Amino acid sequence: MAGDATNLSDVDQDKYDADEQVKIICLGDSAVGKSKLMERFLMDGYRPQQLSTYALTLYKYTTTINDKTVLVDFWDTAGQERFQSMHPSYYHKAHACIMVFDVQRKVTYKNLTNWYKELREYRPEIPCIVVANKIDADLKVTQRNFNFAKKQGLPLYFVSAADGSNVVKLFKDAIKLAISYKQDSSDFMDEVMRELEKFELETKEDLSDKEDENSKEEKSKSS
Ligand SMILES: Nc1nc2c(ncn2[C@@H]2O[C@H](COP(=O)(O)OP(=O)(O)O)[C@@H](O)[C@H]2O)c(=O)[nH]1
Ligand SMILES: [Mg+2]
Repeated sequence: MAGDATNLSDVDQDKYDADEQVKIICLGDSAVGKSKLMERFLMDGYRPQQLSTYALTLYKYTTTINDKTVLVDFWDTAGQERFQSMHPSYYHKAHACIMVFDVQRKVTYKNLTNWYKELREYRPEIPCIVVANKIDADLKVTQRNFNFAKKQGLPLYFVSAADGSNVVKLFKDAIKLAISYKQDSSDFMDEVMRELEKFELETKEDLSDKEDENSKEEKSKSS
């Protein structure tokens, strides 16, 4: 199986600390169309890697944003969602979440509440997009109100993995959100680092002041 041949470095999550790498996870019940959406977006040249040992599939995607090459890892479940819960490592260091339900199965919409709760336990701040999939089956659903998204203050996209409606927009927006989330949080880290450096400089200056005084004293003693 492909999973057994997979390089362990693919699941080394420290790589997401690097500027140019983001991790986007996909959540939602079984058969809502998570994998079909990924495949539709990445249609050309995608190389899904089944990591069976880790119950997930990684889709690698490269894009250019503001002249910078960005590597996106899309994480897709590989069956674990049947248990209505994902392993904590699935959420670890994720920068954005795409949360999918099937407009033809009400229960998948209801279960968003549970998925969202679990997401926020691990990633309280990351951007999340709610996705109503399979609109090709009944276009009228786009007129319906899906209050969950509004209530949580999340964007809602009506898409179809089958005919491609809105799929590219969904994924491009998710990437932008992931990157801006990451930049904001790293800006914060930069600030912390600057503060620490300043603090170090100040304490060093303090020391050298004292040294100066000491040496002055010594000089005055000796004179
Ligand atoms: N009509 C319709 N069927 C879809 C759409 N997306 C997925 N499906 C079907 O829904 C089933 C589950 O899709 P899959 O991507 O495996 O769902 P996952 O378990 O969430 O990854 C498959 O039979 C798909 O062909 C869609 O946009 N429209
Ligand atoms: Mg799937």
